[in-house]
Amino acid sequence: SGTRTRWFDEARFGMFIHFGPYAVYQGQYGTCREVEWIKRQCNIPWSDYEAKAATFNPSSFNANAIVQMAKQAGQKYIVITSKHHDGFAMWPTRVNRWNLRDHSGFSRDLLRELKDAATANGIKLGFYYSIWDWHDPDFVANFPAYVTKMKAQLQELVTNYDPALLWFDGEWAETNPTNPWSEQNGEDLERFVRAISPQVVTNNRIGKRRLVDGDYGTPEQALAGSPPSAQLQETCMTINNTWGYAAWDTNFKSPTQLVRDLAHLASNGANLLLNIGPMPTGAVSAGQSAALNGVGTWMATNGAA
Ligand code: JFZ
Repeated sequence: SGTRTRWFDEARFGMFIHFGPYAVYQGQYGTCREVEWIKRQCNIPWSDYEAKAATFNPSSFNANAIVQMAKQAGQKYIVITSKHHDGFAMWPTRVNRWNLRDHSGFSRDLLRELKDAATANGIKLGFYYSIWDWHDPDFVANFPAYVTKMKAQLQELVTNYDPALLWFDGEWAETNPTNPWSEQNGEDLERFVRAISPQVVTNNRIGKRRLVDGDYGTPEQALAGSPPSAQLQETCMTINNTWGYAAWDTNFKSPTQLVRDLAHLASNGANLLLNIGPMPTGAVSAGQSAALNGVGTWMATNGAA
């Protein structure tokens, strides 16, 4: 691995943040329980989802508190959802109005705030970006037109926020008639983002998860086995059972378990990207902050950070 990935290879531990308008449902629509997939899995009409998103008001989002929480736990980087499968942009994109500023009227730019707080604290910031997009009809009707808009959004993100990392997802999306994302799409997108920022690290879901796609592999919720892969690796994991916020999900892993997972991954040369899903207000739940706090306490006591 070259100089681009050096910080990533040394980081070992990062914070994933799943945050979007789905948080407003708090994991439930009628009797249907789902979280960041709630629109699709619970068959919510777009009219309902859009009306709910318009009420999204994360006024208690505190970038500095989140960065301190990460730092305290020993995390070296943060990856936040800039756009999940619902297509909702968490920054004021000029590409469409399906974004936090134009749709909900919340005037703060949370990605900017997080970038500034992270930079001030020596923490790297990356963005999750879903290739799959349920909201834009062109994803199914005119995929090349969709890709043009996706590139325009990524140009905004990379140019305006200078992320250290891009975490792609949804390259596996099923649509009509087949998954449209090809190896060529991935190679083209990788060239595109690297032309803007040669330093940006990307996961292999930018393409089709071949060894040549992006900078590192992403075995989800799994503990990387030994021997270590030929590729850099990062496993992402939830603290409880869900990525986005669900009021009913209180099945938190213990700090002991989390430290054990982190140590196991580190011993195989893999990173752990441990997720939090803030509440619709933007505040982090007591259960998740306690788990991170416990990890940090263990690190401080045992000198592993
Ligand atoms: C995706 C998303 O659908 C999910 O909502 C969450 O954001 C997660 C981090 O990523 O889900 C996946 C992606 C890849 C696999 C499984 C679920 N996988 O490779 O097995």
